[in-house]
Amino acid sequence: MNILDKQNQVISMLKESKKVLVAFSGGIDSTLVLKLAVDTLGTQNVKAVVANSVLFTQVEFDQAVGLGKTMGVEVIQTEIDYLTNESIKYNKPTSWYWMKKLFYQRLNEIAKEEQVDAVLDGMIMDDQQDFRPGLRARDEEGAISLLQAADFYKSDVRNLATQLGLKNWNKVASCSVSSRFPYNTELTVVAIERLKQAEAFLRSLGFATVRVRVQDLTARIEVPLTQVNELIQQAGQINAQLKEYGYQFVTVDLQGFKSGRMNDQLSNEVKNALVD
Ligand code: NMN
Repeated sequence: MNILDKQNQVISMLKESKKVLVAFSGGIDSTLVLKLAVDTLGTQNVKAVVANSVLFTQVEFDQAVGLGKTMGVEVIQTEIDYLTNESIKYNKPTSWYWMKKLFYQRLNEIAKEEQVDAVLDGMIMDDQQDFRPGLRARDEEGAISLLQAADFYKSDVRNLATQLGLKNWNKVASCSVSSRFPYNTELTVVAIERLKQAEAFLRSLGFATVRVRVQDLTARIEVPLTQVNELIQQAGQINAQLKEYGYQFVTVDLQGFKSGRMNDQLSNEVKNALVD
């Protein structure tokens, strides 16, 4: 299927609904879903929901709200207190399932209040290739991933987004900051805030893709291998600043950034289990 066929497939699926809610993060995938929904159904029939929580950064939230508004739709802002869920608070391997469960449940509550026909999200084919327990929660809660249904891969999303003139989406893929902590350790607000400060500082130095993986008070910095030298050149400044935030040891991961690194400690059996 070429990109035009894929686009047409999404449009014909959209036409089955009159009014939709889009789970909107400000990233390229959900921005494309929002754009196609607006172009097909009109701004008055599309609402974007942006969720805020301690597990994501305020900057991302604000960017998503701003971008949603510039696309002409009503943006519904909602706060989710993920840490009240024990699996999430103790960073169990099932926490990804529970985060998405709470997220889609909240979307369904809003969908009911707003009397929409469908809840749409921005999942794409690439999301199926990773450890993504959240997909099961999506299916249970009945949210629809139009891009996945129409066989969109990241390259398709980028092509179509360019063709449609989408520019302002948040270019760096992000996810819950719980991915920085080892499984089966408690996520405290203090540790989360320290981590966010450290990553924000590193981003301010130009490391757009960065993870500070945390082990107690040791920070292990992951940047793409091509940027490791650049990072080390600024070792003194980075070491001092991260210690200021409260880390005792500041280290560089010589393997470079690898998404999903914390999953290396999980067996397939644990990955496939839904209860801890
Ligand atoms: O790029 P990092 O920080 O390593 O995080 C990516 C990892 O986070 C993924 O490999 C996955 O294990 C996890 N994740 C899970 C979901 C989900 O199941 N809904 C979503 C986003 C990230």
